[in-house]
Amino acid sequence: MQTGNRRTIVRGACPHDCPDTCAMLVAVEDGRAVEVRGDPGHPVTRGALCVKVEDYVDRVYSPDRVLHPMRRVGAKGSGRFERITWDAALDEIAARFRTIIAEYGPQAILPYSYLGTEGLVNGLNVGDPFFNKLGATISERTFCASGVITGWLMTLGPTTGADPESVAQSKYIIIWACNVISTNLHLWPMIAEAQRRGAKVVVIDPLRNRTAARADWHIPIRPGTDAALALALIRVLVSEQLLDRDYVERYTVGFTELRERAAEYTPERAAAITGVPAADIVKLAREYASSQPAVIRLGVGVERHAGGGQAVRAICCLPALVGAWRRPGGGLVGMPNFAFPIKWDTVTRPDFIRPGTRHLNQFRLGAALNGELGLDPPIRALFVYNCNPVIAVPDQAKVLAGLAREDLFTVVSEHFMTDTADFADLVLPATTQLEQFDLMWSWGHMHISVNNPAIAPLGEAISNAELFRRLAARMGFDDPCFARSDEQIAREAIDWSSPALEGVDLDYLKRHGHVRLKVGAPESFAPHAEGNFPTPSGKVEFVSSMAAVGNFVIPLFRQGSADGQTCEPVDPIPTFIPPREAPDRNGRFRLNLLSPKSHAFLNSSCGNMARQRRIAGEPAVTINPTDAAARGIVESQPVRVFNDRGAFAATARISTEVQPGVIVAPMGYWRKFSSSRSTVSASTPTAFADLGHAPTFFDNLVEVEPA
Ligand SMILES: Nc1nc2c(c(=O)[nH]1)N[C@H]1C(S)=C(S)[C@@H](COP(=O)(O)OP(=O)(O)OC[C@H]3O[C@@H](n4cnc5c(=O)[nH]c(N)nc54)[C@H](O)[C@@H]3O)O[C@H]1N2
Ligand SMILES: Nc1nc2c(c(=O)[nH]1)N[C@H]1C(S)=C(S)[C@@H](COP(=O)(O)OP(=O)(O)OC[C@H]3O[C@@H](n4cnc5c(=O)[nH]c(N)nc54)[C@H](O)[C@@H]3O)O[C@H]1N2
Ligand code: SF4
Ligand SMILES: [Mo]
Repeated sequence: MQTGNRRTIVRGACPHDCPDTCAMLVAVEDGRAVEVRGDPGHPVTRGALCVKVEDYVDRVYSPDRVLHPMRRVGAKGSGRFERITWDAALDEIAARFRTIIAEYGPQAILPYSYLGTEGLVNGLNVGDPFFNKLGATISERTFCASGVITGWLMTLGPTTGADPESVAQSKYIIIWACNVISTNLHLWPMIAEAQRRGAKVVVIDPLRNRTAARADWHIPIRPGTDAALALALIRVLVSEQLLDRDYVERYTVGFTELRERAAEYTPERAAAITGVPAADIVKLAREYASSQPAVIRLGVGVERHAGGGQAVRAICCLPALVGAWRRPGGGLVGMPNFAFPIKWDTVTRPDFIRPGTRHLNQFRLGAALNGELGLDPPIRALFVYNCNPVIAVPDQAKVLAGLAREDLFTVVSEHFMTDTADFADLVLPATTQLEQFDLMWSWGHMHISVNNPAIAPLGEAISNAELFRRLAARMGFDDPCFARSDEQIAREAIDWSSPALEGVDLDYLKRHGHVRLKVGAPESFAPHAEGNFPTPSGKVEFVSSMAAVGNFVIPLFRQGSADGQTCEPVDPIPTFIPPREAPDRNGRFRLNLLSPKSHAFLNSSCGNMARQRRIAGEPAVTINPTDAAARGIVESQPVRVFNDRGAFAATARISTEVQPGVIVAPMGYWRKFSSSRSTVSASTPTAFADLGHAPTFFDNLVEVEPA
């Protein structure tokens, strides 16, 4: 796009791990990006970016960017490095990998990545073909939504659910464990539009977050008890004959079993478990059933507890019971990603995996590096890209102890010297979104977008795709897959013959930036008006047939064969599993710590940027006045939050936004800026939830004391 002599506008897309995948317009003058704006022509972005990204240009040109390969000169963790050439860096990686492979075998190498960027070219899986070919240990990546996806698949199958853009037509909106205004900002105008048209907005969340403050009804619930609430709602729907009997009969299986299970949860019993008054449970069930189309936006907060997966299952049963799926704007919003015709196997190349290659879940990093898992061979090399495990992974103290090992060879590809990069032997400079090409899918809407590079790479930064091209060449891998250009990767990653992309090809996307998948208009999008659920039975499975295989992790998060999948038995009927770390009046740790997303950071990204740090403020812990008084804590007092796993420093924020027994400290702050040299992840557990090896970050008991 050309506007005026010096100014060019380049069509891009936000790279972050955020449902909104905003379309960006990047203004470039004389080869320098001067501004990013949201594309007003994108029906979801509508011209606005968020507080994390509207100054992305400052991130790109930050004086703190890593712009050259660097080798460690100080002690591990000291952050002291010297500049080296790319050739020296690649030679060193290849030589160290070869030595480790000769001595221990390739499984002593652990690749470690997540969604620093979400693109199909440079994202989560870009290194998989390389590491699969190498024979490295396979990372099981269940950081996020693995429990939600598994519960959803077991109940509804791989369906997109309701179209987020049809939410404006909803009459009743339940936001269940999602802080939309911070984490899915561009859904809010659609919810607000429905609200203006008379829809009621209900938020079910232990925290009166920014979103709850704008809702019509906030229902504070005890953490980890959502399954009990959902089952009690089902009981009321049955006992008060609020069901859409016809829908249940035609399009569901297992109603009798579900009804029997739900019968155990009287509103009174559920009230005792959840803290939600019985009368409110009855009222919620009545309103939900009688205000169609009703929609539920399910966030990740539910999954992060011992019984999170079954809670997701129970919630996924609700729309069918009241026939919410019959109309556009009804059902569940949560998985638009299933609409994208992505050929994941071309991205990850599971065919390169040698039979019997082991898997290691990423939450086990600390234990693995400290020799606690009895791994043979042990982990001798760690290769990190698109990820900041020191901040994102539980059991931080153990992760740090492992990273400090002198005999561990650690490579980190990054934009900035993160808390993880400080521990690297080699740091490699990565390009930002303005310097690279990518193709973006979304987990928050059904528009596919392209990111055209706006400027040349700064310094010696290279994209992740280029990094793995260079590494493959160094290791002598001659499969044509390793020589693919970025555009070739993008072309092969998508099934362009899919009806969802009729008339669209990569060149069209490069010119137009984005396009809505051809799935029908939001005004008429009701994929389950007449059932058609992509489950084995073709119906909503109240009794899940997939439960027969036991607990499993989907291939996107766990590539390769089913070897070593734990596959513990799973109850086929939704059930309530109590929190693992339930508060006990006499226990040593009596407060349930939630560590949700920060408004101004994107996970830990932006946690080093001056503007976002100013907006976020110092690390704080929100505590109810009763709990504060019982501990002699006053407003703004420095406190120590701790349990047996670890401790971190914060400032007390005393507020009734949280109920007694619950405290909140958002994640994303950097360790190096903290007085305790630790963050919330020092306290979180590594234990899995019941389904999909999801995390239990929020099933976490701590204590707080004045510092
Ligand atoms: N600003 C911002 N936006 C982001 C991100 C970010 O870091 N910052 N990260 C992105 C990513 S990776 C993700 S996964 C999404 C996540 O976005 P969300 O799904 O919104 O996830 P969270 O903010 O972690 O938690 C949402 C809510 O769950 C609540 N919660 C915790 N436990 C429970 C419970 O047991 N029951 C109920 N009902 N509620 C509970 C918390 O109090 C919180 O308000 O956000 C994305 N968007
Ligand atoms: N306590 C607690 N822990 C959590 C969560 C929580 O709610 N509470 N949330 C969990 C969730 S939902 C998620 S998704 C994870 C997120 O965990 P991570 O995916 O590790 O997220 P970030 O902290 O943003 O780290 C991504 C890093 O990738 C880098 N990066 C960005 N783009 C590129 C690129 O193109 N190339 C390279 N090489 N690097 C790049 C960024 O600079 C950043 O440092 O954290 C999980 N951990
Ligand atoms: S982080 Fe999310 S809301 Fe912000 S610009 Fe990127 S996609 Fe949009
Ligand atoms: Mo996430």
